Amino acid sequence: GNRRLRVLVDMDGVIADFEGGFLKKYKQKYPNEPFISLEDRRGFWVSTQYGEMRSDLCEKAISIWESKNFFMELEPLPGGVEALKEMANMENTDVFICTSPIKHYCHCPYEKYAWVEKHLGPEFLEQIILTRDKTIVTGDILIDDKPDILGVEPNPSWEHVLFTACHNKHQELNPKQRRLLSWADDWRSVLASKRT
Ligand code: UMP
Repeated sequence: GNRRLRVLVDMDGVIADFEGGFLKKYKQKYPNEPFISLEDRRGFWVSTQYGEMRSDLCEKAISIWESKNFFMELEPLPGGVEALKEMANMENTDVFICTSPIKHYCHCPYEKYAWVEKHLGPEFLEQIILTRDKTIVTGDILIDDKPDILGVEPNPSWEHVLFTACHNKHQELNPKQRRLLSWADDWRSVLASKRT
């Protein structure tokens, strides 16, 4: 049988700092508009929370990640690049980056590939899965900061391990759901637990 462990790792909010990059560029573009500090972020959708603050701020928020160089210029989150490289070098382990591009497709897919090449190296370009539906991708673990990962497959093969982010840290989990608090947390044990 296939004894290899397949790990799926999300990009935005897990290895790339989407929230930090968004807030920095939003403040630069709209210095006179209100903003939501990372401490006050609630809910996965940035655009929803900005729209609740004032309806026109929804589209102003969206304009930030639809801009050229937004995804390219995201900073790596602490320890993420190192963790992925270490994982990829573990025996019997396959690592894939599983990320959903935005539907405004002129910059985002290209820039996600460029980001991976820059920070993880050209060999990691083989490991990218761009999909708007992660439930149809098979794997043992999906490390992702989005609390609800839904799609056409009602019973995905992976266990979703919730990666803690500013928007989900107050959220209550299902009793059986696990978290990774950061890349300083014990991700090696999470992987080991799926090998037995
Ligand atoms: N995204 C939005 N709206 C938001 C927040 C994020 O469209 O309010 C985008 C950014 C990412 C995608 O491209 O959604 C989330 O992808 P995953 O992290 O689920 O892969």
